Amino acid sequence: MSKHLITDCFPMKVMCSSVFSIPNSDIAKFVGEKKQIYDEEVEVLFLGSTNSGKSSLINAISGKVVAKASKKLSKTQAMKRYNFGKNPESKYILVDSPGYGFVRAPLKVKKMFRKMIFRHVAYTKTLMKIFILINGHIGLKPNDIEMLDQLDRFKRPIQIVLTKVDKVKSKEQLMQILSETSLRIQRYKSVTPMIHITSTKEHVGIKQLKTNIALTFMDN
Ligand SMILES: Nc1nc2c(ncn2[C@@H]2O[C@H](COP(=O)(O)OP(=O)(O)O)[C@@H](O)[C@H]2O)c(=O)[nH]1
Ligand SMILES: [Mg+2]
Repeated sequence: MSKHLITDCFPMKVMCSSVFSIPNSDIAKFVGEKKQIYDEEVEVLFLGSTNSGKSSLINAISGKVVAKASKKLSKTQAMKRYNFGKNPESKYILVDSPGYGFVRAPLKVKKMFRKMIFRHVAYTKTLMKIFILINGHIGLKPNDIEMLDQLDRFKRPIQIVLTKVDKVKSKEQLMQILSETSLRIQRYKSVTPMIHITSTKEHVGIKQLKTNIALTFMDN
């Protein structure tokens, strides 16, 4: 299982002037300068606020414990790569990321995580899709919207995954969260209208997500 950290691969000189808002001119610069780092490999990236279930979902997709899931905040402190599928030499990679809505972290740490994420999205030419994980029993929060505002400008395909749906109290509540989420993502060109629903606890939607990822890789 490959677990290389890739955060150090990017040139330090190109950074966001402010991590919370990237000027459009910088986006163009980023996209123009993006580099092919792993020629053969293709990847999908899992983003979401801390505790949204990124590591648990990667484990469920892999069928084994590869990513550290935790009740405590922010166990994942770097972009971490895991193979998709059983082949340890697989060129299909799942990337786990630090949470972006890490409320209790010092501002310095929050900024560092965001820079890491934006640089990764900007430079990884082989990034095929970004899955944004949202707590299914809560729905989109301001930090998710802020992140979507920023990411939409990178023009990478994005898909929303509502996680932990076993925590949703009723079908009606799930329908309400789904329709609110649908409405709010309409304005983003990069975000597909299709929303995934998952629960790693009750094994809901995992097969479908695996198929989605496999199709994403096959399409590219
Ligand atoms: N009930 C429930 N809890 C979950 C689910 N997925 C993850 N969790 C829990 O949510 C917490 C955060 O999960 P983790 O995968 O570490 O989130 P991350 O910080 O986004 O990587 C852990 O306590 C997990 O056990 C789920 O589908 N249902
Ligand atoms: Mg994690």
